[in-house]
Amino acid sequence: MESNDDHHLPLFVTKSARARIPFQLYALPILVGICFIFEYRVSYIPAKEAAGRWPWIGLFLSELWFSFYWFLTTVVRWNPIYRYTFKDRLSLRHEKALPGIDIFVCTADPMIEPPAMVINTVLSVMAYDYPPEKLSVYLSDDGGSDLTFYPLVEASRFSKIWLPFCNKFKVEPRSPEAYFRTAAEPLGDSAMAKEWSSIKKSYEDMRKRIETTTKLGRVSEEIRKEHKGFSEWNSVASRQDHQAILQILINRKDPKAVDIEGQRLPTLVYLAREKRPHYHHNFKAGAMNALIRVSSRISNGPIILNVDCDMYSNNSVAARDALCFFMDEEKGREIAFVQFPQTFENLTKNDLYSSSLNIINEVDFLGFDGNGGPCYIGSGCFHRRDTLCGHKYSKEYKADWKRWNIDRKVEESASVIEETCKELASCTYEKNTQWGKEMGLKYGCPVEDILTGLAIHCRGWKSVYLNPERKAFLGVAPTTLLQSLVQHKRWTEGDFQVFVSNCPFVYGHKKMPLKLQLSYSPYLLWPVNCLGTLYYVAVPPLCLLRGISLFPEISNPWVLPFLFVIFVHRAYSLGEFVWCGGTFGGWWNDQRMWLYKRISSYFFAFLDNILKPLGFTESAFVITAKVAEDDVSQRYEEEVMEFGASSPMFTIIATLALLNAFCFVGGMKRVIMQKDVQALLSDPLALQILLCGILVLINLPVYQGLFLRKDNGRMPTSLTLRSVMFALLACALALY
Ligand SMILES: *[C@@H]1O[C@H](CO)[C@@H](O)[C@H](O)[C@H]1NC(C)=O
Ligand SMILES: CC(=O)N[C@H]1CO[C@H](CO)[C@@H](O)[C@@H]1O
Repeated sequence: MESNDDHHLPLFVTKSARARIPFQLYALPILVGICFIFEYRVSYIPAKEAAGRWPWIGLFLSELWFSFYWFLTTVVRWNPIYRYTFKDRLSLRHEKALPGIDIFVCTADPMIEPPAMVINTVLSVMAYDYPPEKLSVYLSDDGGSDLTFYPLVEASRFSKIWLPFCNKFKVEPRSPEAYFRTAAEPLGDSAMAKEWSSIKKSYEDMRKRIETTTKLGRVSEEIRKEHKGFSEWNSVASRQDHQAILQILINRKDPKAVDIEGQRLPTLVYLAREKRPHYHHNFKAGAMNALIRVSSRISNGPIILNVDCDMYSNNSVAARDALCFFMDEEKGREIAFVQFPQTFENLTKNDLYSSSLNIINEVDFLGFDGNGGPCYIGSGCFHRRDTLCGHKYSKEYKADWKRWNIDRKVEESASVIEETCKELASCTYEKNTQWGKEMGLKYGCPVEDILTGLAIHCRGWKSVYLNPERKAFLGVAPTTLLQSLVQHKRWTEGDFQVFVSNCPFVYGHKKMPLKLQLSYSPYLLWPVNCLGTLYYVAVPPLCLLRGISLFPEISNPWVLPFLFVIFVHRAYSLGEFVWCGGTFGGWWNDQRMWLYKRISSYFFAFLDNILKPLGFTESAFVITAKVAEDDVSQRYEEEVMEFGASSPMFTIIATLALLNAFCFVGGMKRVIMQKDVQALLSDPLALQILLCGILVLINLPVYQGLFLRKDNGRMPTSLTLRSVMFALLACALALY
């Protein structure tokens, strides 16, 4: 039994990361090195009439930007913290009074997001280790498709055998697909072995039925007879034009809603909000807001978890982890949301496209947390319902969990609730209200999550980042280069838009601490990096061809700050990468992706942000899968870079790769013609040759894709010709 004293023990602790000391020790000399570089740039600027003056000034501006950006990232990382939770204390003190949790899963298109995957996510959260009568799972289907509704009906049935199985044998993870893929089959004829095979068979049969229906593209007449909900689709005109469809598939207040062992089941709700051609639907933010309103009538849980449909929960106690923060007696009341990292399971050994976000997850966000709380990143996040609905933080705020436990509509039947809730999911409901502005998720931005999190911080709340060893949510990472680049373009474009429209320094002025304002900036300013990077990979090589020196020669002492900053900075990054569980090859791939994202995704994101206000339409990047799925995924497994499409992003990448190759050849000619090593050391162009050499090494997969490979994933011939032409043209212009 716990004594009275135990009531004062916290439900979570916060610890400073020891790794901050080496980081701080490394940052100071880098700062000194940067100052020396500036000193050199200012004192040796070429004379007014010299050819190298403008390239020199440009390079100096790039370096100024990089240093400023480095300063921002250093602020973010200065004081990283770890959080640990005590779930046993939570159970001891609050097991009887745990608050209700409403879980929102959003999906938009049954063709892009396979329904079989979506229901695995749904089942993984329905099976949480949590009192089922306090869990409610809502699926928002913005595709408004019975191809998604049908699998959910199947899932509601399957949950009746899956949940007891999970509870009885404590299986993990609780997504059936992931479980049967990873768990070893129990041997012998234990109780578990018998159930195992029958449940596995039920699961596989269900998946087959779902996949057949998805492939067919419509729900057969027989299936439609199984649930009254299908009749709703009789009046659906199209995806963009239909009434609100709300179906409560499992109502936990219904005494008949029990599993095969007679245990209660969580509520399960399907919602396709009303869509009409003349009303803007505001994408995911609109869907989330409809869910917030509808759920407030049905279950009204004080805690809301939001997960993407491709991110199943890999840890059935994640909800308890999050509650340790909200329910902590002392510090809990100032915490608005608990963000888990986004992690992926489809990664190859060396993470070719650098999709793991490892450094962000394992380093940057710990520092973000130390500065006042991470931003909200749209998935794997537990919110207080109050804060999502616009409450301001005040010292008097006290979460009264008991208030929420009073059920007002105990005896209302599902069909009555369905009818009364439809109004809440209609197109017109939000007219003349604060929804999308002060209430719910904010509208008008492709990254509604970041913007909403920023607004919550501005209302005085804190947030928490929790990154347990065993990852709480696992998703699917992009498996081709173009997918990855386009995804980053979308993210960073939205981020920069937030910076322009809701700059944290202005919008957050006096509302949140300066270090938190600074912590937002590296993410919001991502796209601006394209300018300096493009300059750095294009101008020094061209100046090399022309014989214009932009760096000190190797025998000159001024070379030291350059070499120091570059080598220490990269060596630290390598050390950090490996420390976070990466490989050397993974680090090298990460460097390449760092470059490609900056010269393509960020560049187009930046461009679109500038051009859109001027009335130009957005550059469109539609991914069309032209090649057969199979060979694409085989190349992904083998870590062979996937080009295979004609995209302006690839044209930029290929042109710059070729440009550097040509300039490197020109540079090597110079090296060979030198009389001796001494002459080489005092060659004013040596550092530029080195820079070209490194870029050529980084770009090796591009040369292969341009000239050597024969498979479908190589660069298209037209793109090869175009980029060779551009690169030659640039060299010719530089020479003459
Ligand atoms: C997911 O959960 C399983 C246990 O069910 C664990 O072994 C695995 O390491 C977890 N995955 C990650 C990436 O943490
Ligand atoms: C979309 C995709 O590539 N999915 C793959 C993820 O990884 C699992 C196992 O590694 C594969 O079975 C999926 O096909």
